[in-house]
Amino acid sequence: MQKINEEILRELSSLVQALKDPRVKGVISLTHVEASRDLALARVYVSVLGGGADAGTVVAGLKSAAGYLRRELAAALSLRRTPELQFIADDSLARGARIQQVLSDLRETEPPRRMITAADAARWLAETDVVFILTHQRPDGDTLGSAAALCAGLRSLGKTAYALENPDVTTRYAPYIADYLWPGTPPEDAVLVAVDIATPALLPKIYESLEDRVALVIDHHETNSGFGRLNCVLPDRASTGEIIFEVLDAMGAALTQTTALPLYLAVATDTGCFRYSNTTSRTHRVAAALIDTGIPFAAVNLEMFEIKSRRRFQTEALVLSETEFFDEGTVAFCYLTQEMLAKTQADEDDIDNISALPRKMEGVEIGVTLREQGDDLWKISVRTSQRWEANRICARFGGGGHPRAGGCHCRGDRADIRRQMLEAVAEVKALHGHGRDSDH
Ligand SMILES: [Mn+2]
Repeated sequence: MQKINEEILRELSSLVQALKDPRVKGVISLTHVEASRDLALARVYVSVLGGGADAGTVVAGLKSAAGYLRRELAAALSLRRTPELQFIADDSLARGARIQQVLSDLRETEPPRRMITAADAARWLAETDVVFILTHQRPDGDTLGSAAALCAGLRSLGKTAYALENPDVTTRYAPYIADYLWPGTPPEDAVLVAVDIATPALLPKIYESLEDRVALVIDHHETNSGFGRLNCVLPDRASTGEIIFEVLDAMGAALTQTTALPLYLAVATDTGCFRYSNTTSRTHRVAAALIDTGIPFAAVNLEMFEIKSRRRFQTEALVLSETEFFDEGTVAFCYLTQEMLAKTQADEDDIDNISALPRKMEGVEIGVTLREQGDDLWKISVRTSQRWEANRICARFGGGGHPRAGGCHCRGDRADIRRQMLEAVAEVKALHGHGRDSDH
């Protein structure tokens, strides 16, 4: 409930600041929100700032805007229900000194969030001596390679740098990050940097409470929520590794095999070995610089893109046996069920990137992989050709991602999820096609 109250408070505060009503404008501060458990009603406590305005007038002004505020709130927050708003003058804050205290508390608890460039990030990191790095849940080559390279680069500049241990690291990636891991929670005063993490929801569960402490976000996801105090989010970069390369370069860190190898891992894995359409000439220039250090890039590619475990092949065989095709074979649904995984004993590493499977089949423009996670929860991955936007499909279920690759979670039984996804795909196909040829 506290989280919901805080969200409502944050959203309402900015909405109220934008109200044109002279009774309200610039003279109030919302101090706290108490929503009822069923979300039928939310009490919003209002403090009147300065000497001029009287509390009754302010509350009357807010009351007249309540309908509008509630509608805006409904649009901004995805609550199961948007409460009626009741505004109450907060008398406890009448004394000026107390108000000053609250204002300074507000400043402390909600520092401004800013978007910055790679050069800014480099300057900021240059001023910072101790850095702890966060990677995302179910970490991939980009988040781990970026963390390892940033650690290595910062250490080469005489700084203290660690990557916080991520419980989901698989054996395939473990060697790349092994030298940089910090076990357990970071020190109280540690400065936290998140790499390749699009939203705080993707932080490993054990680090959930660190969300508000993230000082710098470095990421390339278009959907990044900007949850850091500083946010270096560059969606035109194919991988976060590309941004780390720029940041370290701007800091004057020497490019050695120690930084180049994890960066190559990041850059190669996020582009499917330079085959996905996110790959740019800059990606190739970065890769060229990395290769020039003499790293064994062919071995990385062999290990990441060619060699698959037998359990992987057995799982693919089961998935393919139940694959469904729709719309003249342009849409494919693959199911990865708990039963299949129990049968093949495949672990996360074995099924890494299995959501790429449906799009590998000729004619498939929208490939949907529905993975059963237990308790009727399904993780859906969508991959699309140039004509369709995967993140648009996933956004219907509260998910996101990139135009070519998106994801979301859904709850229901298999038949239910199948129907919902088919509807979403059909709607997006009807409304948002780009009419370009498939990039197959
Ligand atoms: Mn990435």
